[in-house]
Amino acid sequence: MAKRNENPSIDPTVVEMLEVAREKGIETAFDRAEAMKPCPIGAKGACCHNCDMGPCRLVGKHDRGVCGATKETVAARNLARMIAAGAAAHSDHGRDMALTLLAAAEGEAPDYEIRDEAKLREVAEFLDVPTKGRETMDVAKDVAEAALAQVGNQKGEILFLKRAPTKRQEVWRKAGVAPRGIDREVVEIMHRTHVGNDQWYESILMAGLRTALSDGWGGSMLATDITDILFGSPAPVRANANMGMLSEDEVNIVVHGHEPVLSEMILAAVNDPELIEYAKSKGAKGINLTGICCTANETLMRQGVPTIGNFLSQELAIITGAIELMIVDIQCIMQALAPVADQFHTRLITTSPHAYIEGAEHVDFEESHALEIAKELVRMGIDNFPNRGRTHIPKEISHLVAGFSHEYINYALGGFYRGSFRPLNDAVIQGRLRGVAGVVGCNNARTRHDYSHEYIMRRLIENDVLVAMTGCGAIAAAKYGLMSPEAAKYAGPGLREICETVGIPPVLHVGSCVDNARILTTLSQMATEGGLGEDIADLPAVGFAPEWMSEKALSIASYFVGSGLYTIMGSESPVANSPVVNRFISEGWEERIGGKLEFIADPEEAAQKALEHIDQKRADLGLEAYDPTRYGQSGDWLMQQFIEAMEAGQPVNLYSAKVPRLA
Ligand code: BF8
Repeated sequence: MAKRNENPSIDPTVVEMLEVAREKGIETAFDRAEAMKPCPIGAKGACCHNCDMGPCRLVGKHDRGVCGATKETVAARNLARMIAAGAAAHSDHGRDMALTLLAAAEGEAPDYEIRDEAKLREVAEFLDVPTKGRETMDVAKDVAEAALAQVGNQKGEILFLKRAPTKRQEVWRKAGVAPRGIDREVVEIMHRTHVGNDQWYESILMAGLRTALSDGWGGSMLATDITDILFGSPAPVRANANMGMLSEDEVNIVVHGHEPVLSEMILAAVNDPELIEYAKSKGAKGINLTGICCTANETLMRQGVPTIGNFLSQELAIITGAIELMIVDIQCIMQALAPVADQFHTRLITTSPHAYIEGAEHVDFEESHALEIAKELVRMGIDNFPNRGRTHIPKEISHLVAGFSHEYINYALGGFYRGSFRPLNDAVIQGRLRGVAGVVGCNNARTRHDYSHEYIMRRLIENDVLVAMTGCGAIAAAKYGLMSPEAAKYAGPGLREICETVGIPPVLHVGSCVDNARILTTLSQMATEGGLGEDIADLPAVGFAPEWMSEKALSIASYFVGSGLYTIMGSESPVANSPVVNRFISEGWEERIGGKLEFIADPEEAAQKALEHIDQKRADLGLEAYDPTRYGQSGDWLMQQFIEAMEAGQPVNLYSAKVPRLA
């Protein structure tokens, strides 16, 4: 087995479980990443394998493929295809959610209901579905059909574009990147990048942006909206995170993947008194449901189901020996789970027709009798409990508050009576907040697990930047305590005051990866609220994907850019083989669309560039320069200094404490 990286993770449970894996001789993604370096040709976008005359390696003296394709064309094609794959994944998820809503509305999925009728009616308006005087299920049926029509729309523009600020819509139309339909854009990228087709890197990359926008303002936004309609729009909920949430004496069932359609039913099933009794009859104290990756985020932010980890924790969770059943649906499920599960009593169950794993058991999930299937799965887990051998469950647990939908942010800042983004905008205008950031994306076994996420989050909040997080980054924030209101103590003075006043953490959990659409909605509302320009591109805001690895993350980053954001991804550039393309996705995109994409592996450099960008946007808006000593005199700031000094064992003199502006 390969030498284990000495610094694989900042998560002590991951380090602990890697040690257990080493003792047991079990290989994990950490080992494979160590043993197999990434292909240096593919890593920088220098390999073209779009036809059988290749693969062509455009390195060294070879600056053209057999067909004559240049480094620029090859790098642009590769990037566009990755964006299209990511957009396809999110958008197929959105389509599935629409099909579930349709089945529920037509009475073919009786276990599902409409939990957020207000949201249904709001979404109906955006989709031009009449609501007045109509029955809920009639509206739901039309909304589902309108959503499906958006996925397959052929001409014109997708309807959700009108949720963006008017100025942004104009930018899109002028640049020719207003997406027509989601399937159409993805298919067109595959066509455009076929051998002998589009050969100009600029047009390929602009089409890539349009495809990404069809994800952000289309597929992902539909997925988020319909999930809220079916399962409720999130509102703050207390929850716990990390591997310590596995139970020593209960049946452990883990849901993993992305779609909440099955996991919501599993949640209902584990609370069934009959099944709880059944678990007890097998010697367990009860049933413990937890999650991994974005299925976890979905159930965490709505019902407070604990998350036991993010992408790189999935194999390690099984190695605890404590999991009776791991139920997976779609996306980000490692093939390595099957051979790892084989070495324990864990039953690995695939459930989606889109995602089978050789060596796993497959149970077809059918919405028509969803709860019945969910109960059957839970029973399988319970039946497996007596087969459990020795376990090794790490102790770490952290606490968080999740569930910050854009609707809730609106309410939290203004209240039901005057819910609005005005207080948030005012805080930015006054400089109490320096700016806002969306930090998203995966773990990557090529980098130290969670390190860049945590580093960038801390640098941002200590500089008074309010952070919204999704995906595996959000799970990282939860594990390191940055999503609890108590984390306000790590924030700069202005952000800290806001957190204390409103009772929110400085890092907000806004959901799963499709929920990055919530970040787009929030930024749109800030841009239209007034005082911060007229467009998302005017805002002192940045996007990050510090540890990205999936093609979905590239689609997200590109639609952030397409929406006007400076977005930084934490790796070497996948188009580095063409400095021209590398420059185009930064300067070229910025000139045409107002946002830019850069790849910066060093988190400190990334944080610095983000802060510089935020300050520049503040200056462009004519706002006062950010001054960290201006706020922070309210509340218990003085007492906090006192307590921190005491805790650090420093001599305490309350009267000589440095108090900005009071000193
Ligand atoms: O969709 S952050 S590793 S789990 S791709 Fe996957 Fe990346 Fe995690 Fe969620 Ni998003």
